[in-house]
Amino acid sequence: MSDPFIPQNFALSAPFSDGDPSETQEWRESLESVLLASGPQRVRELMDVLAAIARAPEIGWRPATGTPYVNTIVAAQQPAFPGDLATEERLASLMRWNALAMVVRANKAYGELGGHIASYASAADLFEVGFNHFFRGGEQGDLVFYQPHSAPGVYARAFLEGRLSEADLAHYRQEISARKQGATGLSSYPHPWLMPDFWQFPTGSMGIGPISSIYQARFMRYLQHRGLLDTSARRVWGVFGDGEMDEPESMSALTLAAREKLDNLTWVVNCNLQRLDGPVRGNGRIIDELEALFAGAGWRVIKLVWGSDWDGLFARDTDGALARVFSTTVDGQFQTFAAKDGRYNREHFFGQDPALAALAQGLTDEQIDRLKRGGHDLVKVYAAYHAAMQTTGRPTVVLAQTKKGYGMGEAGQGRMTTHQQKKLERDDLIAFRDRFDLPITDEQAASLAFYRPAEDSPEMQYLHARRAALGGYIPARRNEAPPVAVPPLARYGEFALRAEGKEMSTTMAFVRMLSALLKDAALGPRVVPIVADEARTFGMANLFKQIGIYSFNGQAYEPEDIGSVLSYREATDGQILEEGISEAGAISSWTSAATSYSVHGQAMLPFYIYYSMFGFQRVGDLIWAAADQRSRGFLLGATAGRTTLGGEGLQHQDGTSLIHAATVPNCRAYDPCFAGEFAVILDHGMRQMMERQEDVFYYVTLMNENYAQPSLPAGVEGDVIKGLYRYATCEPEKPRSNSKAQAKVRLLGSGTILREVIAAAELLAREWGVASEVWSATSFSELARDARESERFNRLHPSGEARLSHVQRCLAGTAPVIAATDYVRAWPQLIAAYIDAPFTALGTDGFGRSDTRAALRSFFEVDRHHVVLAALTALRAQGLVDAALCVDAIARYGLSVDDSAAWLV
Ligand SMILES: Cc1ncc(C[n+]2csc(CCOP(=O)(O)OP(=O)(O)O)c2C)c(N)n1
Repeated sequence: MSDPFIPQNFALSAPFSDGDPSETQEWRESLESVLLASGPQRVRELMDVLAAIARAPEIGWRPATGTPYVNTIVAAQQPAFPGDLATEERLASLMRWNALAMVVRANKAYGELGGHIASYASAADLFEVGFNHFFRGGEQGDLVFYQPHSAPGVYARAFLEGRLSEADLAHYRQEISARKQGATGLSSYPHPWLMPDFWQFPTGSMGIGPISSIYQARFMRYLQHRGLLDTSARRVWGVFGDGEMDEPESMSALTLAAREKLDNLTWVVNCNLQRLDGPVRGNGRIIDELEALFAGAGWRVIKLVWGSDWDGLFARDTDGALARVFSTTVDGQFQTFAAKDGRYNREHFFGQDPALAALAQGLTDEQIDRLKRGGHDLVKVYAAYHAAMQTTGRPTVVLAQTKKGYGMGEAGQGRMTTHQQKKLERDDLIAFRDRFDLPITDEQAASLAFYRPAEDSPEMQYLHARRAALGGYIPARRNEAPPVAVPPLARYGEFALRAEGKEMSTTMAFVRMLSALLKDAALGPRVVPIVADEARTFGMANLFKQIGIYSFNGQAYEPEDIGSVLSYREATDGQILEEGISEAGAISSWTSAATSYSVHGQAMLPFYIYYSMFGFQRVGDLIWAAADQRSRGFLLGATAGRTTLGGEGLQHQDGTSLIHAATVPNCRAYDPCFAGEFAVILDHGMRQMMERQEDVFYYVTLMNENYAQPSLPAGVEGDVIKGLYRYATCEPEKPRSNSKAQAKVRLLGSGTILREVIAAAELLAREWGVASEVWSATSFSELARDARESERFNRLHPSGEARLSHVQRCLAGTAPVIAATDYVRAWPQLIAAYIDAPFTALGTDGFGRSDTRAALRSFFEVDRHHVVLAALTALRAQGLVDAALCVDAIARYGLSVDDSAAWLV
């Protein structure tokens, strides 16, 4: 193959079996002659025909999933680099320096602060090409998901851009002390909660950035197709590590991105071949593995493996020696080559093959040392991104090979330990200065002085001009969108407020309210109902036809149930996001909608309804990220409660989600029993988020148990929101002889267990002569939040009038308090410390199991009989009833006194 038109990839790099080499040679020559005579398109056509024949089951041929270890965009196809290369290289060097100086400085001052140098060092060029040529700014600019531990580089750029000051940089990872100095503390990773004007997307927990970016790109299409917002010019970029691709979340939505043809999405995977502990695939090649994965999922894969200085080597490599050696070199070895100098590489890389050694003959050791991998070559990076931008009909991934700790020399490049390197000695700093030709003195280097060129320098002018051309500086986050009016509660919730004993479950009540809200002219279009293949479970099938299921390409089939009023209807402008069995996907969609006010300046109101067990427990970290991102919307934990779900058993019955929810600072969690309570919570939440634009979100449990719904007592709305209101009082006709007249308890219940509590109050009055108050505890976590705040205020204001929390006001006095819920005891115990009276919590600790609701409630000791016994026991401790009453109650209700350890689980 001597003709230069034959691509170097043509060399056979893998050892193929060959039963008849001379016949093979004839075929090869035929193909080469077609290529020379008619060009690549004709070769592709012929190959398609041959492949179709060879794939017949009788032959069983399968194409290899990989391509040779070379760049996808060959030199001849590269576009001209449109920038000023020398200036961009100088700027990249400055970013590298300031990022490094920031991390090393912080750790010199306080060794515990941590931070990373090596990741950004390897990713700097990938970022810089994006910032100088592709990442568009402005209100409808691109959405960039930044690799979290490359944040120092993003700060370094904002410093040069004049958006962060030297004092800010000096407070990297010191948000608290920065405030006292009037500086902006720079958060460790992208955290919108901590830097609300800067970061848009939290990516600090590996895997969350990748999946979120896919659903964000998809949500932009949803907004577009529903005619709500023109997002066609926006792109989503994600810059991630090759190690991060190991996370299940990173991989789980690849096929969705391809299926929905998300050509508004580009990922750049920085393949520095290392993760934290060592090589990502020491004995294999991560680029090959990812190529097969992404291509198999339907993405366009652009491999960016080698820099421009390899082009000449490839051109001279007429017998494919490079491809041959690459095909047998594993990543662990490539890492060693990265860590070693030019001489070592001459001997051990080029020395593997006489043809390769000959190739390297014209190069000095220094030149071999500086041979760039693709991700460090601005021209090649530009070519890859440019090709990604041209791609239509599918998402693109750029697999960019780099060196971890690039330029850190002996101190870090390619070292096993480089990920956590955060201290550098004087000599290393000066060597880094020399390596990148930085205009600073030895002393400035040693003292880690930040460097910003003069505003009128060519570099700074170039930097600003590039951003101006691209629409402004990024990252930048906005905090507000025009408010959306919420209809009056009576319009959609009257049936629940005045239920007058009608039977329904709170899930049914929710669906009815949702249906009505969807019809509201202002709010309706902003509602985003989300399900993960459970709409029928929650009685939402009627919405399929009413508002349609979003499908980017409509409905290409006649649904089986076409004649039915509940027919399954997919439509391009469908409103429901039906995410299939992917809670991670559904919550990512929810977050996209819940942050639309900020990301798109268009507030949306997502309602994601799911089996409550598969929320916080299953995708809690994604919810934590949504909280960081200041999401606004409703999460509805349906089929909630460990005993309410009856037959579903251990993995379905949720007794803990409210505890998880209580730990999320901006989550407002409620466990209402009655539809009227739910209506009030819904109304309050919508106003808080859509009208007042507060950065909170709601988690509300919904039950599938049908029961008579009372009308909401007048005037309790405020207390429903605070978490506790008095539902009823229950007086005995006459006290029993062995209970004192003043025997009185306060009974608290939440969710469906409130109904057991109400029944217990009646039993106490009728059968035991005990008076009670029944309180509906809609939220123990809201009560605790308020009580904590009062407690703190009183501690810090010892001389003023003490503040009373809502729970203290409601439950003053010494009458025992019994709280029973369908959740673990820790849920009601959130308020225990704030109550002076004796407090007993009944709950469903342990594993769930299958049985009837009644059997389960008895087993977990949260039914009416156990509430009665708990009340009598508390009164006995106060000397207000005799012990004999408790003995009687156990006998009368047939309560099990089995105290074996097995009971606990
Ligand atoms: C869920 C999660 N697990 C672990 C970590 C800790 N962690 C941070 S960076 C990192 C290695 C990342 O390697 P890679 O993605 O290859 O990026 P590189 O730094 O090599 O560019 C790990 C394990 C994390 N941030 N999130």
